[in-house]
Amino acid sequence: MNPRSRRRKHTISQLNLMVVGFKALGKTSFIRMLADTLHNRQHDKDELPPAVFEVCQSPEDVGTKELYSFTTEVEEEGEKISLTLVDTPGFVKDNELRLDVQVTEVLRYIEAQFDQTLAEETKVKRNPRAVDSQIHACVYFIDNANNGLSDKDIRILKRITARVNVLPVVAKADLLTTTQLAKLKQAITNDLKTHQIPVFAFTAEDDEDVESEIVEDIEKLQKLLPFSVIAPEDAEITDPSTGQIIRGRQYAWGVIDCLNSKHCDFVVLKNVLMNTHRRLFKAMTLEVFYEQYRTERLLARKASRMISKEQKKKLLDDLSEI
Ligand SMILES: Nc1nc2c(ncn2[C@@H]2O[C@H](COP(=O)(O)OP(=O)(O)O)[C@@H](O)[C@H]2O)c(=O)[nH]1
Ligand SMILES: [Mg+2]
Repeated sequence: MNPRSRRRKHTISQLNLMVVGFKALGKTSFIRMLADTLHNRQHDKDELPPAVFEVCQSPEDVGTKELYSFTTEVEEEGEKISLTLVDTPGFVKDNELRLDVQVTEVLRYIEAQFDQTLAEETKVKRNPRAVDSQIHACVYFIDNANNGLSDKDIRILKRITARVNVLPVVAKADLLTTTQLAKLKQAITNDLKTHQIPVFAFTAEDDEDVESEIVEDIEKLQKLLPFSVIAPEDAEITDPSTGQIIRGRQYAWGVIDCLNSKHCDFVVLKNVLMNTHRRLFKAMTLEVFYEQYRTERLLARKASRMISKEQKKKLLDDLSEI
């Protein structure tokens, strides 16, 4: 056994993922599919938080009512991972003010995790077992009914990309034809570029944290972006060609297999999150997003101290004039 695999066996790595987007795009369904596929079985209702089973059933339905998270231990390529999945309430479309508040709530949650690291860092005696609760990646769901990013998507993405690695995905890709999906992916890519939105970029340069064989796959990944996802329906679906039960969706004209990479990019996305880019997401969260937040907080503290000094001086000056 080489030293690396020995180290891997004994350490548990923490990974925290979040889903964000407008309501009824399949975020909660995605969380459930991820948990189910990682454990290779369908979870019963008493194994996961009840909210994971409360999917949005109609446009009037609120679906996920409040942000919740749960942690589950998984093993990927011989490595134990303590995975925390964070589900968020869907954004509303028809109330700009409420939408801004909802985005702020998501950002507050992400920043609260940074605050925990900050508090731990300033302790004289640090807890060696402190859990890393920072959000390492955020999957952002894009409505496939739009012709690219909506103005609201752009506003939301500009705010959240300042705090977290964001992976935009096309939601409910089963509702598009191959041509429509390709067009939408291109339109989203163009919009991201035009509006200079710094979503997570798959580049071959940072090969320090990405294993070498993966670098070759980067181009393939780039061509797929933004990934498309399809979540299964609750009903038991049988693949007509194999007779096996699959995670899928049944249509009059055929069956979709959510784990078939010809049908959608879920398996690729899962592999990126759980394996190939996991370490890079974590490193970037700590070195880029946390560092940025920490600097802002320290500057803000300094500024408030300076203001109070100035205010104090002004008060004394005013007093001496009386
Ligand atoms: N056609 C289709 N429907 C989906 C997909 N994922 C979820 N749904 C359905 O869309 C509705 C909303 O899903 P939900 O996961 O609650 O969305 P959320 O509000 O974003 O969490 C539910 O009725 C799901 O069954 C998908 O990939 N394709
Ligand atoms: Mg939901």
